[in-house]
Parts: sequence; structure tokens; C-alpha cells
Amino acid sequence: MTMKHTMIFPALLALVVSAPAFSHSGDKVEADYDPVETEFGNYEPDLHASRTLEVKMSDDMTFTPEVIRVKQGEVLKIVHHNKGKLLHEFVLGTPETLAEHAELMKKFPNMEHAEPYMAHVQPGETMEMIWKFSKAGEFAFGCLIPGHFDAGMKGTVIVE
Ligand SMILES: [Cu+2]
Repeated sequence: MTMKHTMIFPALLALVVSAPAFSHSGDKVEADYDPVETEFGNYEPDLHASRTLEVKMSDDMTFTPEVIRVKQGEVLKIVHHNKGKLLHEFVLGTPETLAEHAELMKKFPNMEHAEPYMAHVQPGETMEMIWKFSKAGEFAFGCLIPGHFDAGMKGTVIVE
């Protein structure tokens, strides 16, 4: 991260927050998303979280906590705190979807995605995500920035 980047970012963020497509003044969600249904849960624009979970991302390639336990049907607000000096991501999925996505990111490192089950968190920043864990099972989350996932930046979600 160069000095130039750190100077530019707050201005970009201000633009993003004030653009009409981006919602909820005060909530640092990335955007308004269309409803999404996946094998690891779903998102609708009007979800209300029953619980907030704080997740820390660190440059030692760890998430804290590494295991997230949820009751089936629970809507969680996950607040991601990037405590490091590097960009980190939180991407929910299954071990298979994350591994596939991590491979894609190696081939196309500048590929940008925006989905309600992922958050790109700049150093020192905080982002929020709301997700309904509608399906029971064991799922996964990870940081798919090239190198981070392979270095162990991943965790487990247990929905029961
Ligand atoms: Cu990372």
C-alpha cells in the first residue's frame, strides 16, 4: 500500500457512500444487492439481523473467530474489522466454492466481485454484511486475495 493509495481512499469512499445506488447512510454495506439464494444461505434486501458478530482480519492471515456457530434460520450481521495494513476479504461459501474462487483470483487478480456474501475491507476499515443462514450444514469463509487463502486465511461456519 503506497502513500498515494492511503490518501486517495477516503475520497473514493465518500463518493461511494453518497452515490444513490449505495444505501443506508451510516451502514458500511458495499451496495444494495438483489436477492441471492445459495447452498450456504440467502440474502434479501429487507433482512433484519437478530445478532451481530464481530470478525477481526489480520495480516498474519487469520480471522478471529475462526469458527462461527449459527442456528439454522438465523440472520446475522457480521461486522468485519480489518486490523492490518493489507486489503482483506471475507467471502462466505462452501469449501468447494471458495477453493474455485481462490483459483480464479490467482488467474485474474484484479477481478472484482460484489455479492452480499463477500466484503472487501480496506486496511483499518470496517464493513458490514447481513446474511441469513437458512441452510444447515458446515460451510466456510475465507480471504481470497491471492496468497491469503493458501496461507490459511479461512474459517468454518457451522449452521445447526
Ligand atoms: Cu486477506
